[in-house]
Amino acid sequence: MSEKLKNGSIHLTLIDPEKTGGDVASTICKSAEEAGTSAILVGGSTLVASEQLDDTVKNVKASVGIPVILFPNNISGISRFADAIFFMSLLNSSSTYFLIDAQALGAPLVRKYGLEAIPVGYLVLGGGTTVGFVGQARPMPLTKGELAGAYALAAQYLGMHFIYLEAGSGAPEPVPPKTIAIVKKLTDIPIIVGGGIKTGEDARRVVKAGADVVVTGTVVEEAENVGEKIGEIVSAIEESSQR
Ligand code: 1GP
Repeated sequence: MSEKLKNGSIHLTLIDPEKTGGDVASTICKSAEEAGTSAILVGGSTLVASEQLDDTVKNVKASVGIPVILFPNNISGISRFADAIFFMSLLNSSSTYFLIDAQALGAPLVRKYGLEAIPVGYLVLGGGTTVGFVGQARPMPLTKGELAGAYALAAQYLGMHFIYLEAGSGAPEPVPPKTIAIVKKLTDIPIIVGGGIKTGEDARRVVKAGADVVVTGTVVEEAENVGEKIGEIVSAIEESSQR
C-alpha cells in the first residue's frame, strides 16, 4: 500500500461479508478493480461468523489481482485467506479490549497465517454509529481537529504506519475537511479517511484536505453500476491528489 501511495492518494473498496458475500462480493470487487480501486478491505462492525468471512475472502481473492486486506472488528475478523490485515487499535475506546487485548489475542493467529500486519491507529469520530457503540468509543467530536491530531500524533510516535479517521459506515457526512487538514498538519503518517463518502465530490474534498487513502463501503452496496460509481470516486481522487 505504501508503494502505491508514492503516486498519490488511493481508493480502497470495503466489503462487509454480512451484507455482501459470495458471488455478489466477487462481482463488485472485479468491477471496483477495473475502475481503479487499489485494494479490497473485508470486514464489518458486527461480523462474527468466521466461515462467512473466509468464504467472502476466498471468493474475492479468486476474482481480483489487487491485495485483499482484512479490516477486523474483533478476533473473528481474521481469515487465513487474506493477504494482509489492518492491525488496528481503537485509540479512543474506553475498553482495554479494543485498545490492546483483542490485538494480543489475535496476534499469534496473524503470525500463524502469515498475514502482513499493517499497524493502524483507528479513531472513531462523531457519535451514533455502530462502530462507536460496538468499540465502546468515547465520542470524539467531528469538528475537534486538534484533539484528533493529538491522538494521531501519539499513534505516529507509537510506531503506527497509518491513522484512520472513521466517521462510521453509512455516516450522514464524511469527516469534515477542516478536521482532516488539521490532522494532516500535525502528523507525518498517511491518513485513511472513511465513513459517509458517497460521491466523487465527497472524495475530492477529503483528498484536498489531506486524505491519502479514501475508503468507501456503502456506495458499492447501493450503486446500480459499481464500476461507474467507483470510477467517479477514483477519478476525483486522482484529479485532486497533491503528488
Ligand atoms: C466504514 O469507513 C468505512 O468503516 C466505510 O464507510 O460504508 O460509509 O462508505 P461507508
